[in-house]
Amino acid sequence: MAKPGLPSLLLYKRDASPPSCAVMMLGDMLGLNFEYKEPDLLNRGHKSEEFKKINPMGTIPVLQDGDFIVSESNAIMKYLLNQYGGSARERLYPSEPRQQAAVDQCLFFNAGVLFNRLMAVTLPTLFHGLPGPSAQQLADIEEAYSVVEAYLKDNTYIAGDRLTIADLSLGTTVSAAQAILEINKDKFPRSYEWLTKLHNEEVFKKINNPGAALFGRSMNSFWRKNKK
Ligand SMILES: N[C@@H](CCC(=O)N[C@@H](CS)C(=O)NCC(=O)O)C(=O)O
Repeated sequence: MAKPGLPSLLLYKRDASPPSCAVMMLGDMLGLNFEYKEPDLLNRGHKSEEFKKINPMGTIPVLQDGDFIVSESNAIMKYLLNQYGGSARERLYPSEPRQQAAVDQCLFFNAGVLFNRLMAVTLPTLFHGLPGPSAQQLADIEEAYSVVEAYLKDNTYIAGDRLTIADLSLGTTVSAAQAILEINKDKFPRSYEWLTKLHNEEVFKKINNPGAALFGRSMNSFWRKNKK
């Protein structure tokens, strides 16, 4: 439920986009009012001159708060917490240096490694006729899953004993990646348990799970088409 009195923020997003889902979930948890715009990714709307004035990288999500614009989901989430997080900020992005470093480690790992391995399959599927993931792409994703498993060694959530924005960031990517490579329960039991737990959180049920399902349907439909 959006809280009255909070500003209306404009979010460029798509429901099937994991980083968009991470930002939308945080917005929901903070009770923020988002207005949405949905660039037409399949028709390269995010690469238009107009959109690149908003985000030179031509990616979503992008947040506009009045005359302030910020892209990169992790930067957007930190901005929202700093600006509007109130008492939830400390819970979702702790200030204690080691706890915060553990969260940041996950955010950077997702932005720099795991999400890119998902995109290495997604973009060629959508735009270059890839008929399915290659053995190397699957091996790369599995290797990234082994890092997630290691992060969960001493924790029930990805960066500690409670849910933080690291779970929103990595959880949305790992959820979507299930359409490409399901987590092997025997090989990565902690990751399997973590993902199951996240999928049962109300905010994941509302935003992430339908988004990840949409991503999976879209990928499978492209693979079928690309095989012909
Ligand atoms: N690291 C960025 C990734 C953003 C990103 O690549 N988003 C995808 C959609 S899920 C996109 O816009 N891709 C378009 C493209 O790269 O052409 C973030 O976390 O916001």
